[in-house]
Formats: sequence, structure tokens, C-alpha cells
Amino acid sequence: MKKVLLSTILLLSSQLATAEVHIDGAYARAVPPGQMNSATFMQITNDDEKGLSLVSATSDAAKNVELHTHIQDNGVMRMRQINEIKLPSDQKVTLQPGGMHIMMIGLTRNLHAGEHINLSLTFSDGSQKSLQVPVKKIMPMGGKKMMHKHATTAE
Ligand SMILES: [Cu+2]
Repeated sequence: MKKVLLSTILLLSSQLATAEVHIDGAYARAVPPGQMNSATFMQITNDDEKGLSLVSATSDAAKNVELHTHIQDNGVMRMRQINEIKLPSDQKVTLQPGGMHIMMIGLTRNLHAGEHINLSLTFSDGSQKSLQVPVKKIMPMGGKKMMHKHATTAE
């Protein structure tokens, strides 16, 4: 009880408001040692009455964190950096392999399955949300041919 109270006070006294969003199913992609980049995926639900955007992210596990999506380019899916991920009110937005994702460039450590990384999300209203994201190994989709791979992914 005391602990809960203390963390509540710390939260309230923090300058940055906590975003009115909730996150489901977040995970970061495990990568083999030596690989420089990875990505994080999740579902983000905007619980606010107003529309919001995810505008940036940081992590202790990567030097640079960017917001990416995939575009169709001559029949090939390619990643492209985007300025924001729109989060309409009361809607769930899915970041997933082959779609939008949080790109982690210049990993500062190995990402082994079972570990966690911290990730801090910043939204268009200046609010933030910090989370612990589990690292998971992503299996290739069985049978289906993957339409794309990150250019840096060696498999
Ligand atoms: Cu990417």
C-alpha cells in the first residue's frame, strides 16, 4: 500500500503526463548476436476522447528508434520512416511484422528471447508512456511466403 502511494505521488509530480493509451501484446524481435537492428511491435489503444499520434520512441537497447511502415514499391515491400502513427480515439492500432513498427537501429546490446528492454513512447500531446517489452523470437510464417524482410535481417 505504501509503495503504491509513493509511486502515485512520483507519477503525479513528474513533469510529463502519462498518455491515455494502453498497450497490448508488445514484443521486441530477438536477433542473432552481431545484428545491428531490430523492431518492436504492439497494439496501441487510444483511451482518450481526442485523437492522438505516436510521434517518437526511445529505448536503452538502441541508439536510434524510428517509426516505420511498409510501402509497396514495384511489388516489393519496403520499410519507410514515418513522422507519426495516428491513434484515433477509442481505436486499436496494430504494429506488426510487415506493417507499421518501431524500428530499433544500432542495438546497444544483444536481444535474446526472454529478456526485456525498456521503451518510452512520446505522443503528440507531449504525454509519455514507458514500458518493459519482452524480447521474443519471431517464427517465419509457416507455408506463407513472406512478402518482405527487413533489408538488414539475415535469415
Ligand atoms: Cu523498419
